[in-house]
Amino acid sequence: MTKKLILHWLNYSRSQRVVVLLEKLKVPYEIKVYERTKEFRAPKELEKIHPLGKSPVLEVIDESTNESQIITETGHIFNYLLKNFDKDHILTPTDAKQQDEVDYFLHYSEGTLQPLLVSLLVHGFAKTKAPFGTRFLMGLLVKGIDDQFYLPELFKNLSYLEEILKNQHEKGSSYFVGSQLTGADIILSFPLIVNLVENKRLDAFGTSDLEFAKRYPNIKKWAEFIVKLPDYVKAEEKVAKNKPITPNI
Ligand SMILES: N[C@@H](CCC(=O)N[C@@H](CS)C(=O)NCC(=O)O)C(=O)O
Repeated sequence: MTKKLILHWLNYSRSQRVVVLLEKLKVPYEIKVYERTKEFRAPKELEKIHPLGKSPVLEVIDESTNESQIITETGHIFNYLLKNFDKDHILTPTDAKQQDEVDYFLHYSEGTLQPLLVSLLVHGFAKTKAPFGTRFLMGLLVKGIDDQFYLPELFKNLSYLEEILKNQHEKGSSYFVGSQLTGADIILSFPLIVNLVENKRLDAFGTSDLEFAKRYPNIKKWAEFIVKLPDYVKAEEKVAKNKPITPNI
């Protein structure tokens, strides 16, 4: 049974991780590009693929019957691709305990870490997009919430990840799990690398470039290593023409 894969990809989004995964697994796929609106939202067109209108969406077409399966949620997409296309353990550890650890990170990334970052990002929007005359008040309000909840939670998570990577680096591994690149590194690349390490406006996340590097040197070292991996670079090149400008968010 031959399957055709179509990745519904939104620019400047977490869907880029699926490109990295597909490149690494050397699975043939097509990319269908969606451009963000000027409000930085997904275009309505994505709702025709899945009612929630989010990206990534992986469409799997069975070429013998033309039936199509729609797979959403990055962690679920990763599990599907790893289960079906990684028989040679390119990204999947052979050790069962390490496989569980990878699975944990596939849930953790979207279930715990990303919601903190999205909340802080949306609060950043709230401060700048509030109706004129209310911005100062809005700023105070969201700062109160962020200081009390989201920032301490984010810092707690970053310290947790920093400690894991410190131990891994001490053992001579450059990766989150075991001694090879896994889905864990790829899924964490969006929150840790795109949202944090490469972010020019880190103040939205309660820190600065310098402070981040000082507090989380092992995350920084891991990020510098991951972005140089040939398949990470190839995945970036593949979509470069669809990311012509850095969004002002
Ligand atoms: N938990 C979902 C989140 C999907 C999601 O929120 N995607 C964002 C891209 S970063 C999106 O489509 N945003 C556009 C919008 O909400 O308008 C996943 O892991 O795939």
